[in-house]
Amino acid sequence: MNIHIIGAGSLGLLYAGRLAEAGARVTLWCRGTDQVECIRHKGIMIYNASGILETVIPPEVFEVYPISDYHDLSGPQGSDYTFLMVKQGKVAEAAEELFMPYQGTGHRLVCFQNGTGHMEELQKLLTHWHLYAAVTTEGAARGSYYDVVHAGSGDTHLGRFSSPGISSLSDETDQEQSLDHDLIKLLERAGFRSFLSKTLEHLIYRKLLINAVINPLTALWRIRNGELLESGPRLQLMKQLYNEGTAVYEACAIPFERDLWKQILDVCRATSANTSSMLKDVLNGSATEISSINGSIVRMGERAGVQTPSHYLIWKLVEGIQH
Ligand code: KPL
Repeated sequence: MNIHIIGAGSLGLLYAGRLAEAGARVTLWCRGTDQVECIRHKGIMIYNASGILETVIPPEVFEVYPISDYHDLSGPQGSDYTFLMVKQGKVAEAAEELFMPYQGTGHRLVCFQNGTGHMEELQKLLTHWHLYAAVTTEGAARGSYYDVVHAGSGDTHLGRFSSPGISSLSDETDQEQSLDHDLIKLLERAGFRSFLSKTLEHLIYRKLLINAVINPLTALWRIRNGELLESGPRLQLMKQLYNEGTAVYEACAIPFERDLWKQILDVCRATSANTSSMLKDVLNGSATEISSINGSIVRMGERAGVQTPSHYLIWKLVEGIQH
């Protein structure tokens, strides 16, 4: 199976390395030529959570190019699936610059972003692409251009996106469905617990609230996920964000599991040594996803007439520290 991966951040490197190791034909597209040169020279190195080098994927077993050379996907090197592994804020740019010239051939794009709103935006731009949303809790942290720590194993759920609902596999042909099943088998062989899902809406909003409670607080206090559990005042603020979020979900008729609060604490425990993606962005001086996470909850609240003062404050506080 041919997999193209756009973005060589932590998840991009991890998936490229593991999928190439599992026998897929992987093409990795990186933003900078420096990174391309480094990866062509060194391959991809994957470390485990204890910092031990687990595997080196030699550069001979996959392709790597700068994104500026991105080309038509329909040749023999074409992709069965393209994984979009850039930040939410870069999704529209990627769609306009990379994918819009290749409308009409039924390419499959799997989008791994946090937050909400980007799938609808993509659907407007890429009218002839098959869009998939992916929700993953794999934990990864990039070291240099070519090494990545697989900090924690998670679950990856993916499914076809077709608004006004979120996903529906029912309108797919048998052939498409069987290709989707092959993708899941490939991901499993690569070591990622993966599922085809028809209830992605539920998973997207579950992840949204998990990220809205954990990410901004770790970014503001510059602490690891597990440290959130170490003090009463931290837990109190988390709970406040959680309560405002669930009030919005109730008002918008978004289903959520009644033990979601416990699940959030479990995520903090399971990823206790991890630096959240938002803290990483703040430390790297990159733009964060705060507007599409807490901002998204505020906007939903406004539409439903539910006040979300804590999410608003946190959103603006994070905006104030990002570059
Ligand atoms: O998804 C995450 C993120 O950092 O974006 C969590 C689940 C909080 C793990 O760090």
